[in-house]
Amino acid sequence: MTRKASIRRDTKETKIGLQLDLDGNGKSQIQTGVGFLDHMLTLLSKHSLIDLDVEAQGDIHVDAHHTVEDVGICLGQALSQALGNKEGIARYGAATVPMDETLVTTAVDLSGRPFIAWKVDLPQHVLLGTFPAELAEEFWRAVSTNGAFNLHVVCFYGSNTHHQIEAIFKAAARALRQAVEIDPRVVGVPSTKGVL
Ligand SMILES: [Mn+2]
Repeated sequence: MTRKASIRRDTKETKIGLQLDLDGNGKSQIQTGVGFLDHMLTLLSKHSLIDLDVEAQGDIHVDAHHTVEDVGICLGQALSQALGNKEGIARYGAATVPMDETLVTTAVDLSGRPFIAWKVDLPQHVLLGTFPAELAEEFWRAVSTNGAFNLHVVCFYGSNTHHQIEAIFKAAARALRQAVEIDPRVVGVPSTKGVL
């Protein structure tokens, strides 16, 4: 069974091609036109062990908003597609990741239900290259909504915005890695309902 997905999404705002392999080893090729997003997606792949290729051409002459949100939509759709009927998966994942002065926990339930809880104090109007800090929440909302999973993100403390967002992506990567993992002891779908 291969757990791969390929998404093509073209709108008047963005044109995106995204491929992933849940059973990869963290190889990626990322080109979104938004440098900080490339940095985040590269480490998301590395720490989730999900192979990820993303090529996006967005209206970055406007700003990074559409590109970041739409890559999130495609990533969510791809996760959902690659997971299929979710037989044999661990389903839950959680990780706490430090990055210097910052500490972040994320928890994931691949439940089929979109939900995001975002307990993160990020400063408004801070730019990381061309990436406004507040887009981190938009990105993960798009991923969890389109991937139909619960995602809780808590940043306990941190003063460097780059570190805060990077720790969020790394913690989410580690949590996703656990949740998508095939557990050989799981028979069928890990739900008493029988469906996820
Ligand atoms: Mn960094």
